[in-house]
Amino acid sequence: MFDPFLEQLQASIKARGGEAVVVPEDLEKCISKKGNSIIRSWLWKLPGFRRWRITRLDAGNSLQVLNSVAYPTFTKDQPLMGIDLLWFGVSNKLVAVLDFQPLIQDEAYLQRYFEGLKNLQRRFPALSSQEKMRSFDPNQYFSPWLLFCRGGIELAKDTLPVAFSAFLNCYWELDELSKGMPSKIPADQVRQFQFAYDLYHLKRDPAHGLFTSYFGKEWSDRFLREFLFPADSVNESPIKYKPHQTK
Ligand code: BLA
Repeated sequence: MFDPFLEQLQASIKARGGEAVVVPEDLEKCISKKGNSIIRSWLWKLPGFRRWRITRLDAGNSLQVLNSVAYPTFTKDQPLMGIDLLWFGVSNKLVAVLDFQPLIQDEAYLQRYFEGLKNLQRRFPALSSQEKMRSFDPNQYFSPWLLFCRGGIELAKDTLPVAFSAFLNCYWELDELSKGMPSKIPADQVRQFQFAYDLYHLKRDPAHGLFTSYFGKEWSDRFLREFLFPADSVNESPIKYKPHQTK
C-alpha cells in the first residue's frame, strides 16, 4: 500500500546526498513468530540532517505502516519531519499523520517555519479533520497545522498520494529556506529538544503494544529504545543506547 511513498522518500533523500547508515541486522529487519509480518528499517545521514529514519511494516491485510522521522543537525532549529501512515486492511481504515514537528510552541518560531504547512492544510481539507489524539498531547511536538486524518480507501488512494508528494516537497523547501535563516535556538538547546522529543515518544508511542504482539516484548523494547527513539546518542552512531548516561 505505501511502497510508492517509501520509494519516493528514499529517492528524494538520495537525490540530496543521502548516505545509508548501517542499522544492526536484528533491528534492520524482523519477521514475526508466525512468519506473516515483516518490519524493515533504513537509516540515512545527509547534509543538514544528523539522522533520517524510515520504517515499513508489512503485516499483509491486517496492517501496513510507513513511519519516518527526520532529525536536522543540531545547528538547525527547524522542525523535525514526521510521517506516520497506517492502513488496517480488515477494517479498511487509514490513519495518516504528516507533520513538521516543532521543537517549541513559540509564536515567532511557528511563524518562521510553518507558512508552507499552513498552505497544505488549506489545500487538503480532507486530511485536516481535527481528529482527536488519544495517546499524544497535540500541543507537544505537534504543529497546529498537521495533516491528520482517519479515513477510508478513497482517501488513501486519491488524496494521500498527492498530499504526500506535496508534503515532502514542502519540507524540502523549508529545509532550503532555512539555509538562509540562521538558527535562533542555540545548538545545545536544539539537541536537548530533539532528545526530549525522543523521550516523549518513547513513553507514549502507541506502536509499542502492536510491535510486541508481532515481534515479542524484548525485540520491541530494543527497537523503540535503540532505533526509533535513541534519545541520548549524540554525534556518533545514534544506534547505541546507553540507558544510564548522564549529560
Ligand atoms: C497513531 N501510530 C498511531 C497508532 C499506531 C501507530 C498503532 C494508533 C492508531 C490509531 O490511533 O488508530 C503506529 N507509530 C506507529 C508505528 C510506528 C510509530 C508502527 O512510531 C513506528 C514504526 N507518530 C509518529 C510520528 C508522528 C506520529 C512521526 O511516529 C507524526 C507525524 C503521529 N501517530 C501519530 C498520531 C497518532 C498516531 C498523532 C494518533 C495518536 C493519538 O490518537 O493520540
